[in-house]
Amino acid sequence: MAEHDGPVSDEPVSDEHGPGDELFGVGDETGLQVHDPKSAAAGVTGVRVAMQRAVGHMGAARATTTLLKLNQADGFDCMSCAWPDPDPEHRHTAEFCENGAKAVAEEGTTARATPEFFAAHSIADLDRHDEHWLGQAGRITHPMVKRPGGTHYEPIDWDDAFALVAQHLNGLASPDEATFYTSGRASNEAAFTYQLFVRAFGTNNLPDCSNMCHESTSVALGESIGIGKGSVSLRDIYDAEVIVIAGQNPGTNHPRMLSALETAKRRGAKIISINPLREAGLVNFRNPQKPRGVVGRGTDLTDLFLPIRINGDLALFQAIGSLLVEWDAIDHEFVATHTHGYEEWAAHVAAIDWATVETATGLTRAQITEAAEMIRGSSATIYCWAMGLTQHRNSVATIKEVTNLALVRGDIGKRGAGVCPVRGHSNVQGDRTMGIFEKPAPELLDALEQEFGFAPPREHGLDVVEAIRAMRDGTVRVFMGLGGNFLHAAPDTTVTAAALRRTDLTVQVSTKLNRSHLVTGDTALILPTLGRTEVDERATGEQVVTVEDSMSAVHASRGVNAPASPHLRGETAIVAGLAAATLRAPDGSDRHGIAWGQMAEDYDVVRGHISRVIPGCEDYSRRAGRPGGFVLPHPPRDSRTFATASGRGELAVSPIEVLHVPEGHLLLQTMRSHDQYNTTIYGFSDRYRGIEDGRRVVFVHRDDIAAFDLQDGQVVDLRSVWSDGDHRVAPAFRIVAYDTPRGTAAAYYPETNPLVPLDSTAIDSNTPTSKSVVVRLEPRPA
Ligand SMILES: Nc1nc2c(c(=O)[nH]1)N[C@H]1C(S)=C(S)[C@@H](COP(=O)(O)OP(=O)(O)OC[C@H]3O[C@@H](n4cnc5c(=O)[nH]c(N)nc54)[C@H](O)[C@@H]3O)O[C@H]1N2
Ligand SMILES: Nc1nc2c(c(=O)[nH]1)N[C@H]1C(S)=C(S)[C@@H](COP(=O)(O)OP(=O)(O)OC[C@H]3O[C@@H](n4cnc5c(=O)[nH]c(N)nc54)[C@H](O)[C@@H]3O)O[C@H]1N2
Ligand SMILES: [Mo]
Repeated sequence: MAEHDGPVSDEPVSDEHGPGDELFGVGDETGLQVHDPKSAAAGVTGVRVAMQRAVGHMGAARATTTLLKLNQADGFDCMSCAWPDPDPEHRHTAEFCENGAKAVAEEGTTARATPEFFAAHSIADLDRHDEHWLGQAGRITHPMVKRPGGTHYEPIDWDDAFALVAQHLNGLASPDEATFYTSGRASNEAAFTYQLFVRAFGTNNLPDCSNMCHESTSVALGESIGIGKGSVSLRDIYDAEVIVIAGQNPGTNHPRMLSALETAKRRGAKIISINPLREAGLVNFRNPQKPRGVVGRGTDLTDLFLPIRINGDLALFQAIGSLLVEWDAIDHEFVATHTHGYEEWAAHVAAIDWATVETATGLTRAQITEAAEMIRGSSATIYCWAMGLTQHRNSVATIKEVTNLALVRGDIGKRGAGVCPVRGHSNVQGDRTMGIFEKPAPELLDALEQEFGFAPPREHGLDVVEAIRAMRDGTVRVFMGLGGNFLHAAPDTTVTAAALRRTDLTVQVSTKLNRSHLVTGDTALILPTLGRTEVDERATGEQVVTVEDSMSAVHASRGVNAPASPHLRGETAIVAGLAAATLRAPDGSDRHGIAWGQMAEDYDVVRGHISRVIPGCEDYSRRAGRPGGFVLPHPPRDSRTFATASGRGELAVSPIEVLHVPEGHLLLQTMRSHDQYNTTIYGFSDRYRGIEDGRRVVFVHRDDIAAFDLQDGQVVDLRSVWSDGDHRVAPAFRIVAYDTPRGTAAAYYPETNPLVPLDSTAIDSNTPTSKSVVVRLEPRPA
């Protein structure tokens, strides 16, 4: 891949179109409206939209009973984001946000995609519709199969479906010819059972959504502080003096974080927001739970806004470090006792070139100095970040630089301070804790061997990008997805589609229809699952599952609604069923003597295994089951101990390389609207950014529009350029003049995923660079 790894070149490239000008459900957007962006988030509009969506999908009675159990100690965990819940005694009666309510409505909908629906719509017909339409078809009610050469999905029963998967898997030349993806909604019980199945089958091919999400965080924190997780609790947020929020849009993606920020502000905290866009949720929050949020003017959140150029964060954090060194605003005692590499780091940042910093960040030295002064004046700083930092070529270095600041200020393992990566999917962190990882630690494999008596494979498996390459190249023949929408979440949509189509079998465990059911292997299965809102009844009674939030707190989740269809099964039971069918020896016993049947009927059996295999999970059932659950150990947070090479916090030295964007091009970030959950499109209202009734928009600075001789409102194609050419196109985006730094642009994911080159990934984490895509805007014939 070496020839594809370089930056883009200035050389003219052919204007040949690439393989397949497929559209992947490009809808017809005639009604698009553009308004001025908002400068405050939530308020009563948020409540109104939440209730309208919930009632619209579920009806008034079901909407009310369901929402009142959301995030309650005796209810279910919100499947929207991974932001933690307050202590049980501090929760509101309605402990949820607008987008949480939309997520619940989407799952709790009364619409159904039945066998009759699939009989009426061929796969080709379904593929003509966009993701929103597919989602509105409702919950999938039966296991469905597409046979080789088939044009439609048809029903299949569970045992036949399991047998079909088993037959394919056992027919492979090697277990490494199959790959097993996980999205981040699976419960800890499902995730543990899944990784056990995959390793008992014989491979570590366990790519997951983290590979495209916070992998850069996990790698950077793992190397810097010895654990790939954040070091703060909700309590710390309330106690912080300064909170830095970089590359995150909490008003849309973690709305309950705004309540925590409001509390922090009212206790005197200052907030620094670092974002190319002035996101409404970072400016002002109208808390619908408080009178001042409903009738007052809300709470101003951001004290200092740094409108950074895309991908300028490494330079910014290094420049702040340079000033702290210059001012000797360093916690020398912490540095001496708990860190390694200070002299090298201090010498490196002291020599920083301010002209380079200003080019990379688009900020002035005065703006950066103001931020550094706020950090110098704070004895407890928290650094929060999300996809704006993780999805770039230099993301791992950037996150290490953030961590450097926390280390030299002694802000790790201190009340009100720490590093706070804000995770995406509600249980993505738990899935990793349970062993969903293509590069498992040897200790995990040893523990599995000890508990189950088989020898797990030791070679590392494939991550998302490697799995796509392997399917493309024909070396992986079976794809399975435990949730998610691999086709539309992954980069380079055309390449990923061809890769999936080359396989013999694709298996999707899903709640609702999405593009990944339409771009398949020769044989395709949809295994419909219960969602988190639903009661999961097994032979031993109603089952409970457990999840872990972004701050390492583990707790139980109990479904409350009747299943969307009597044919659905919980994910743990589905995985255990697949495992039993696949690993059955000729005499009917399990190949390794694992009691899959017991695990499927009683999730407590799974929790028993978890307590013996996963560190920190001793006595798991009891501790996770009590109200509020328990918090997993985190050595830097708990005792300032660091499981790194040196046994101390590592200060990393990273050179700054300014991303080169050729003349006439822009650096595009691909992001979420306020009305979607990743590839699930709830609706077409990106209210805070002023976009209604459409999604095919590209936000560009007014002066860049003029410089390119284009017009606000004009429709253009987006063409990305990479060292292998400029054949990647996403057609028909309307230009919207917007306050984003010169030279940058923004548009929504997943419509823009065809533009992200498969080989353009972050150094060390291999995460697709979804936030730095070099594009040009090409006028279309009117
Ligand atoms: N309602 C809802 N909630 C969600 C999701 C959803 O789709 N909908 N998705 C979930 C998931 S899986 C995740 S990972 C999270 C995602 O949560 P976010 O990371 O907030 O999601 P994005 O929309 O990708 O937003 C990235 C933010 O980073 C900014 N940004 C882009 N490039 C840069 C940069 O170079 N530097 C800086 N400093 N900022 C930059 C963008 O302007 C934007 O504000 O949300 C989770 N929660
Ligand atoms: N260009 C670009 N690409 C990106 C990103 C970006 O910012 N820009 N973000 C990346 C990130 S951060 C992430 S996390 C990935 C997301 O990637 P994924 O996690 O693969 O995608 P989702 O859209 O969250 O998956 C939605 C599907 O999950 C299924 N589902 C919903 N609930 C359940 C459930 O309870 N159980 C099961 N089994 N299935 C369920 C439904 O069928 C639904 O259609 O996308 C990545 N891709
Ligand atoms: Mo994510």
